[in-house]
Amino acid sequence: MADATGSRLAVDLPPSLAAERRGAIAVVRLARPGKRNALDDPTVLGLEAFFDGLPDDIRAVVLHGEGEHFSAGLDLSELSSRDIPEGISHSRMWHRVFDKIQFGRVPVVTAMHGAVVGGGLELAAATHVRVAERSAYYALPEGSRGIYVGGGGSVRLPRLLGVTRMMDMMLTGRTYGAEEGLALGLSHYLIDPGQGLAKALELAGRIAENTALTNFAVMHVLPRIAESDPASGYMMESLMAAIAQGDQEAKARLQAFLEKRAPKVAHS
Ligand code: 1HE
Repeated sequence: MADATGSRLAVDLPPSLAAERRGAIAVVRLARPGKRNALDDPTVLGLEAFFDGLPDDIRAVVLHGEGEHFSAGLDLSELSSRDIPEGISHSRMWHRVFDKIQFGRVPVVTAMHGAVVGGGLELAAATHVRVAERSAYYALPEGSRGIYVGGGGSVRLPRLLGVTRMMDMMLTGRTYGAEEGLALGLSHYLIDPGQGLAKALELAGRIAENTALTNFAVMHVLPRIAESDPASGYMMESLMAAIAQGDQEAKARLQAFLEKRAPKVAHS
């Protein structure tokens, strides 16, 4: 569950990141609003340190951004001095960090608003549930800057949008607004201005109440099944289903439902 007030998380972060814990939820904020939360190396490596250092009792993470925008993407001021081998290792560094987010220990809910562009969209796409305020808009300005996505966007974004929509965004500079982003799967929730963090915390609170094993299966097994051939996928599903239902916590929860001690599914 989320606590209303935060307390400190014992992890060393750069000034461009701020973190706190609210009960079982860790909240990390991109805190470089003067540069529109552009992602420089210290920030991306700081995200790695944050996820590496999550205390064992944290059960979900919320990611959000300070100021008018979620993130303006890659810090473009870093590019001018980088040669080709350095460019490859920089992109591989982003892959490593974003993989730790996607395939980490706990689910991550992102609250987005304003610009969610370039590497900022790649970062959000590595997280598991995305809430968009109505101000959110999405762009891949790499095309017009003469560069290319490098934070896993070519892999993750076509799975959300489709290859041809990503091509259109990169070739023509097309942007999508928050409502379109919801329809396309760039976000899962659309929410009024200023409400994104509260909604993300509410969702993270629900996630934190799931069993760790179910959250693990959803984060690590489901996407692998989705990438598999159907026969392997069905087999993996059967194995995971059997493992999950064999867990004592699952048995206790099923028993609670049968004894009418657990909430029913409610549609509001
Ligand atoms: C930056 C960056 C940045 C802002 N790197 N410094 N991303 C882009 O191509 C997006 C570039 N940014 C923008 O288009 C705009 O800044 C925004 C639409 C996001 C916001 O506009 P605005 O009017 O609120 O802010 P601003 O006046 O443009 O920027 C404020 C400051 O932030 C300014 O610095 P200042 O010292 O003059 O105050 C900007 O230079 C700075 N700033 N965005 C560095 N991105 C792993 S590969 C991923 C590849 C990509 O991500 S490509 C996409 C890059």
